[in-house]
Amino acid sequence: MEYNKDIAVNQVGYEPKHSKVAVAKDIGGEFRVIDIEKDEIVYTGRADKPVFDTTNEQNVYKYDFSEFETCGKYCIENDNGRSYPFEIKQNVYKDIFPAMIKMLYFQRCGFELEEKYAGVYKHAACHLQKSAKIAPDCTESLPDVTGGWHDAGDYGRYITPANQCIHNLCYINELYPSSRAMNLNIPESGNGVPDVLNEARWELEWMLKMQDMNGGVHHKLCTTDFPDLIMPETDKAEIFVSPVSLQATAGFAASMAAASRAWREYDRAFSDRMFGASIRAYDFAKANIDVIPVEYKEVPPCGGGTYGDACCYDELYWAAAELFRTTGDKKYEEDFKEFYKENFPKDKAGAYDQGGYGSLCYCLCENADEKMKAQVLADLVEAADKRYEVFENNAYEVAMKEANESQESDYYWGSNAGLTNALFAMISAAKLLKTDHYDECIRGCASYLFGRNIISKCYVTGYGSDSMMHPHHRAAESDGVEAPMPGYISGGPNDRPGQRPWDAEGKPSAACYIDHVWSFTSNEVAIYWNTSAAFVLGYLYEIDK
Ligand code: 9MR
Ligand code: 9MR
Ligand code: ZN
Repeated sequence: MEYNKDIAVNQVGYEPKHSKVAVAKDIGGEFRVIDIEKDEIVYTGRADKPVFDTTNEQNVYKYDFSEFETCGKYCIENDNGRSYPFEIKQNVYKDIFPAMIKMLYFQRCGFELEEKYAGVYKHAACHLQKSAKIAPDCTESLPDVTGGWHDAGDYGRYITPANQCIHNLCYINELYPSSRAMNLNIPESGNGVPDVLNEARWELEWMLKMQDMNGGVHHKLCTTDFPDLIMPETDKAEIFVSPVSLQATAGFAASMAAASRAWREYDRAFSDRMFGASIRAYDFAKANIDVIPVEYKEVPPCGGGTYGDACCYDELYWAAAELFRTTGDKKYEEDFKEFYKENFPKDKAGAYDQGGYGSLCYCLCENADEKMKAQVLADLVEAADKRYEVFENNAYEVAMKEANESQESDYYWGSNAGLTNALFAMISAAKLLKTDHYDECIRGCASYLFGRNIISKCYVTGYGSDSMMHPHHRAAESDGVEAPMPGYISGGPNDRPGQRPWDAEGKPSAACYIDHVWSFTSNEVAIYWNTSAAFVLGYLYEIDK
């Protein structure tokens, strides 16, 4: 069957009672919804007015079949052919949301992935080197650095993206109660703790090992060079520890405090351990803000990705909020107010900009100063509304901006995560204001990720008809299994000169993507991109359950 890729659909599916739109590049006029099991036309619609898609500078037609609400398996047909199939069903992300969290299990380091949990993706325990020398002198070592998750397609383990992951998982657990019943089929499943927290613990135990006695937290663990495309257990190069960084330490203080609260009802001793670690990290970061250079720079022989960040006030702001929420102690609220005065975005989410996490947390504090809370909430809502406007003006109904004289495009390295991170303010606003005002935008962005985009690509492995098959992921490439592990989201289109894929010359931003193992600038996968997307899908999972 030849599909007409010019009719872009959400290949995972649509909710029966919500907006259903396909975007067609070629022609307007009549379109038909076909029941593919019966091969019957079940709905006929028309799209006579083209919409100008400013990102890709083309006319498109929106095929709106929202009023068709019957569950089943369909495709869209126009005179040029049929789109990829999709379903209309209740709780359309019921399988993909847990799969995107299970991805973290596949990233586990220092742990054998057994067949009963990993299926064909089983492999031996990797990176068992116990202690690691601290760069640059290499005269001192950390005694035990095993565990955690591989960051991405590489085998580095980095604290700053880990802090984001822990945030995402703790707040998934808190804000989406139905996630607590999910069984991810991981070794800990069924132990009475939600699997989202069970999986988080694999990382948390490792993060705790990255902290010095004085409270400082080492930035990362890496070999000197990126390994070849080999299985993790084959990678035997020496691993080094980077020095302590401010951004890792301050973000650690925040994520540990959040995890300590999440774990409190399940394991008091573990929760206390994380609380202590959080306080020590916080005190260290505050005391050293003028001592340690803010931005982490590469320190050989520790190689890998840098994850440098020019501002650490957002991490401190987030940490102060988490500690205020955890302890109720007003001294953290005073700090929070002081950090608020610094110049950084109060709405952003990600591995670098973490102010949004502090803002949401503060708004959830029961004993917070009402005036301050109103101001912080207003910051989140303002960002949410601005993003919502982008969605309303985008022909593919995705909240991503194109480049113009005053801005660069949103199609940069990791653009899919840029999108899901941008939805953080919206989800926060929706939760805090208890409104469904933003829901259609959140659904629209999910549809973009699952195929309603200019290249009809589903960016998540294992779902949809035309999903990523060749992520830049060392294990996926070298495990001898054709299909990559399921539930991984691609970095996504990247239009930046010098980074965009080699075949991107002359292509519109949203098409600067290639599903090729060597296109690490457009097709790598990463733990914090996955958890960011899971935070978004969890929102839909919760409201559609
Ligand atoms: O393979 C590496 C990938 O996992 C990283 O995310 C990426 C960015 O740091 O770098 C890739 O490694 C390439 C390096 O940046 C440039 N030389 C070729 C490397 C491929 O192994
Ligand atoms: O997402 C990061 C991107 O913004 C940087 O330009 C790039 C090169 O330093 O690194 C990306 O992050 C990678 C990290 O360095 C190593 N692990 C995989 C990350 C995703 O590609
Ligand atoms: Zn490993």
